[in-house]
Amino acid sequence: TVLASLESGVLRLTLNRPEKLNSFNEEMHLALRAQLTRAHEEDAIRAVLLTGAGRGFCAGQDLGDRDPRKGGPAPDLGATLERFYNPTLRLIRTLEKPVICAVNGVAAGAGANIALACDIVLAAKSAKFIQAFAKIGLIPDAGGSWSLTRILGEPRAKALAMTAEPLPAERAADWGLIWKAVDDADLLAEATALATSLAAGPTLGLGLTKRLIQSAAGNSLDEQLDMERDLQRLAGRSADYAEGVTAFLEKRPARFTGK
Ligand code: LHQ
Repeated sequence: TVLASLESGVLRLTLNRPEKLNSFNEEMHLALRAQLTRAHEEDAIRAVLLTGAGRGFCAGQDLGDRDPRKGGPAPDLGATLERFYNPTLRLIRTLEKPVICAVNGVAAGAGANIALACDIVLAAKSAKFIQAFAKIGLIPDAGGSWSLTRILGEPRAKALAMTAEPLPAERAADWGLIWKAVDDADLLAEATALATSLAAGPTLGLGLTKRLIQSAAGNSLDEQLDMERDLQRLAGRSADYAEGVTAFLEKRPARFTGK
């Protein structure tokens, strides 16, 4: 349910249930989690690229998994979030390596919000982001209430979440919700080139940059200045910093190792 390949330091993960628009069942959750855990553990992985197989990126939870017409007690969706979605969200946000998302088609419900948790999001121009929850009586989850509000502010976050109106990729880019909307035919090549170039970059520093920027909204300026001081101290001791300055002085491209 998740295709994985490692090339030039980039772990490419492809959600692969195309006949269900890559909606999440338990198996796909566990497969994605195993790959993200591997990305945390393996030094050879220096960036992650997440995308979807077929015409969609991910339609959120597989709604066929629980059919209310069959009766039985109401499900505990909080437990589903705690067991399946929240660990994945945390793995993406705490991975101190760039996570690129190539949104190849519709991203709905938790599928949209997993994309928005990634560090750099590219989307095909034909892709749409849909906070589909309101259509079935649910609330935005998988971090969506947090990311939408922080990125867009309350007015747009509330309207997207309450109307479930599809947000086309180009407007998402105009609003600053994602990095770029690109022609459909170019998406995978462009996202792969970006991920490959980041994976060949000073990934220790990039990981610290991710931690720093993710902390900013919850910190005061003083706290953030202290954190910049501490993390710059670490970055300044890295082999990549020495190599970067040496390469600059020698007027040649740097050869970073992520150390
Ligand atoms: C699907 C799905 C799907 C199953 C398309 N499930 N089959 C967390 C905690 C626990 C539980 C609840 O949820 C959550 C978080 C959530 O993510 S809640 C939100 C769940 N997602 C949705 O409500 C989106 C449902 N899907 C749609 O609204 C549409 O499929 C979209 C707008 C995504 C795409 O529309 P179309 O391009 O017109 O495609 P389609 O609807 O024809 O879908 C293609 C096939 O994929 C179709 O199957 P079929 O056998 O008829 O060809 C769909 O049934 C299936 N599919 N989404 N979530």
